Amino acid sequence: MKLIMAVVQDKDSNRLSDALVENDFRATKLASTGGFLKAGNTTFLIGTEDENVDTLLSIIRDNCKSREQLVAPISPMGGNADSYVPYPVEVQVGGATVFVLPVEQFEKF
Ligand code: 2BA
Repeated sequence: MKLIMAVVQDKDSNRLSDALVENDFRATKLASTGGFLKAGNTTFLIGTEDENVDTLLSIIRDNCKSREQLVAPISPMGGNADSYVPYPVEVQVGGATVFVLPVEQFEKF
């Protein structure tokens, strides 16, 4: 068994949830925050058998889009102004960041 942790953009989370239910995957959604953009995103925890992992990855791939996002400049506030960028910078936020972890034991009580 594997635990798939997928960090996706909030805009894709409902679509992905619906696709998971349609395809009979069980998932838990956590509200999360990206460390870099400090913006909300959604982390899915999905437990599934090894033979379903490829199907699951293609569902995630098909339902999560990569987008450009602007990072607002952060004022140095008395810090070092040398690295201060006074204009928004565009970063590419991935469709999904996915970790596939082995599950040692799975119980439901
Ligand atoms: P954030 O940390 O807010 O990052 C958003 C996007 O900003 C990243 O997109 C990447 O394009 C850019 N970025 C992140 N750190 C950067 C840095 N130090 N310098 C320059 N650009 C940087 P993604 O790579 O697609 O990541 C989307 C979200 O997935 C991340 O949001 C974070 O919540 C999660 N994530 C990505 N890699 C991770 C990892 N190795 N471990 C845990 N979470 C991760």
